[in-house]
Amino acid sequence: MKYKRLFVLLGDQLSPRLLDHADKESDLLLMAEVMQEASYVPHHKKKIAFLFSAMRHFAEELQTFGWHVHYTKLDDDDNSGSIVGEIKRVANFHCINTTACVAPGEWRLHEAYTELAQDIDLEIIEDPRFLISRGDFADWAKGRKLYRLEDFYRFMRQSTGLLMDNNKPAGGKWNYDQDNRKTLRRGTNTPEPHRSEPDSLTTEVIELVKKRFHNNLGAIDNFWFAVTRADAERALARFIDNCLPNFGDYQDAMLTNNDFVYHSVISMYLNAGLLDPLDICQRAENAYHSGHAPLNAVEGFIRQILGWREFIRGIYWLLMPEYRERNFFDAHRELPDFYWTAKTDMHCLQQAVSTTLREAYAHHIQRLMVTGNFALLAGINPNQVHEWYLSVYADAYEWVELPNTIGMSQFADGGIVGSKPYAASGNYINKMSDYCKSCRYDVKQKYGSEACPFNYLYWDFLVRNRDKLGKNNRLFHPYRNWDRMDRSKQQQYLKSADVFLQQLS
Ligand code: FAD
Ligand code: DLZ
Ligand code: SF4
Repeated sequence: MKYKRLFVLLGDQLSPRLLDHADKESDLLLMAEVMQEASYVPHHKKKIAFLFSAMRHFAEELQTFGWHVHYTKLDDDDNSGSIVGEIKRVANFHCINTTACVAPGEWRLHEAYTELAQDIDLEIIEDPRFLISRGDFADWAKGRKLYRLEDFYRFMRQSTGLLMDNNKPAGGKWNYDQDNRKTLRRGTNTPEPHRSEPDSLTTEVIELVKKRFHNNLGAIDNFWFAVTRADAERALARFIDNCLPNFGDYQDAMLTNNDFVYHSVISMYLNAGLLDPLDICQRAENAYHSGHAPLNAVEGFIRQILGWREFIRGIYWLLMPEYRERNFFDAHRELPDFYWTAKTDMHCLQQAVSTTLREAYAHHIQRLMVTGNFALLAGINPNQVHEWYLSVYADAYEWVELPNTIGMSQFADGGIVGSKPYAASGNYINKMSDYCKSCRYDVKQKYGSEACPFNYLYWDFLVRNRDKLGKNNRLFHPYRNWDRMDRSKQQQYLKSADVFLQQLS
């Protein structure tokens, strides 16, 4: 068969709507498992298994619907090892002169495609799966001194009409975050996310991952992610039925041996294209209108997808590639080994990292206020922190991971994504979790060998970076408290931090 065009779909482009401009009769779709994508960071085993299995299921689905698909498996003898290599090889084999690709989610591939377009006839189509295009985000950003989520979010609520009553926000307020800070009692049972049984395709992929990626981090046993659109829909429905009503209240809560609390656990499906952001938001909105879920929960949930997710992507494409190199605090400490092993006496970190290793998942507050907060306070090199987050989570692609890490979590962008660093002492973790009850360290002690390290690291961080943060209005109170502190107490804080950080190195 003579094809007119090669149409490339990447591993996170598993959405039929991307084929709206493709031709079933004359296009050959290309999907390829390639080593370069599977190893540009040491991905978690479950992340690779999820994507390969979802890719294989999607390819089968497309073939069932009559599409012509060339699917390269990782172990195919003639696999060239890279996306660009596969485009050239397959186009050459089928004598195809024209190629189309959907714009990739990472700068790395954006550059590779741009370079390839010098050699071959390559059309790069905008990815339609976002609620604002890159160009419209750039227009929104134009002329603004500060890019603030709240402004962007209101703009998005207005432009999509989500949770709007006659041009006014539903319930009269844009944001119900103040209501979303409840804590959970120890041992509270929360609903489990939907778990899928691996079928033969998934089992085959798990064996491949065990064989080819045995040195990568993370567990592969007990693989339960959805790998098809239908199953991802089930996961979403289960979240809306069982968890959404409590999502708002307990959005910031953490509990020992509770990996998911009331979170949706859908980010990997959404980012790979198995779910659609507008559809998710509309279904959450319906749950509010039908009385199934309260406004603080639905608004909080929609804000994450309509607000944060789109904002983060906009920032990525607006500021790359220089954004990746940002290191506002000039932080250079090595990432501690326990990020890869979970072997640490700090119970909060042990919990967040062990969930990560087991599930290729951790919820937002674990990422932000435990692993992220520690790296920030300890002055870890933001690039190493970025590589870690990009490797370990099943939902991680640079467009979404990088601004969350460099910007929101490490404040390495100097205040583009957030107005102040998410730095907190043990007190915050103690308030929002039950972790401290089972910790070898004492959260009530401020310094010394028994004290919670977050307590003295917090002050050490503020003092160390005073030249950069001292004028930040939002940090006025902490700096004033420090200045009012007894000098000997100040010395104790700094000394404890020094001893701890030396051991860490
Ligand atoms: P829920 O808490 O149920 O939230 C619902 C959805 O909102 C998520 O599925 C996600 O699509 C979206 N969302 C929520 N917060 C954010 C956010 N800050 N940015 C973008 N989308 C958001 N999210 C990723 O999808 N990929 C990443 O690689 C990633 N890296 C992160 C790194 C750091 C340091 C931090 C602090 C956050 C990161 N996040 C990332 C955002 C957030 O932590 C995850 O989206 C969320 O934990 C996924 O779990 P969930 O599906 O249960 O989310
Ligand atoms: C993450 C990933 C992995 C592990 N493997 C592949 C692959 O073999 N083939 C592929 O097309 N995509 C893969 N991906 C997803 C890509 O890395 C992702 O599409 C880019 O990073 C752009 O977001
Ligand atoms: Fe974490 Fe400190 Fe609490 Fe231990 S005491 S769990 S280190 S916050």
